[in-house]
Amino acid sequence: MRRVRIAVALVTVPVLVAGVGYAASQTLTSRKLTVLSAPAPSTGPKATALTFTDGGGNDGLPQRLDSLTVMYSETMAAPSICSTWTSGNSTNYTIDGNGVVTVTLENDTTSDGKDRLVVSVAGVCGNDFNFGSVNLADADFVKGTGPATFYGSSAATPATTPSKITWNAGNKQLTITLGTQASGTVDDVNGNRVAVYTPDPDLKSATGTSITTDTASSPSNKKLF
Ligand SMILES: [Ca+2]
Ligand SMILES: [Ca+2]
Ligand SMILES: [Ca+2]
Repeated sequence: MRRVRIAVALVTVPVLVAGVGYAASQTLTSRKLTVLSAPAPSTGPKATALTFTDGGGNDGLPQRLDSLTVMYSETMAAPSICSTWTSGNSTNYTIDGNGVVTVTLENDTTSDGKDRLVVSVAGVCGNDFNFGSVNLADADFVKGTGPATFYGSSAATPATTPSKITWNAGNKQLTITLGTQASGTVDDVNGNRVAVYTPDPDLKSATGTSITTDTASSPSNKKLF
């Protein structure tokens, strides 16, 4: 194994507080970091982009018709996303049946206490949709105690909107569109946030290579939802 040493030099930063009549001096402690092995560059398909689109009309507030799209670096094996997508890896697929797709915004469940988006399905894909999760980089999209869920059915009274999954094989893009909010309390996070997508480890390229653990981040100059 290659051994890499990074030494951070001792830095003394004198701080003069003007107008107060005294000078303070601050010393940053010296640190020596030892990295046992440099990480090998990851190979295989990876997530390359995450973008949010406000389709509901209030940018920053999770709503019906808001969507997010993730993009991958390679043509993916469609059955690794959904086991019943068996019509070929160049085929586009859509799941938008009544009550089939649920988009859940979990409340404060990431390791850093932020809200997290996950996607689940019922009655298709062997009930296992291999998306992954998105750290929403803020704890205020979901308020209260429980999660917020988005799903619907055109057969309900009154009719609601099902959440939807679309896979564009040529563009290597998976889009999740929120249906009607069915439970929970959401709020308008009125600022730009960098969300981070972690792909499901079950995802594979069309050539059978498992996806890397690389994450994809949303643009820093945009609100989510
Ligand atoms: Ca919105
Ligand atoms: Ca899985
Ligand atoms: Ca929260």
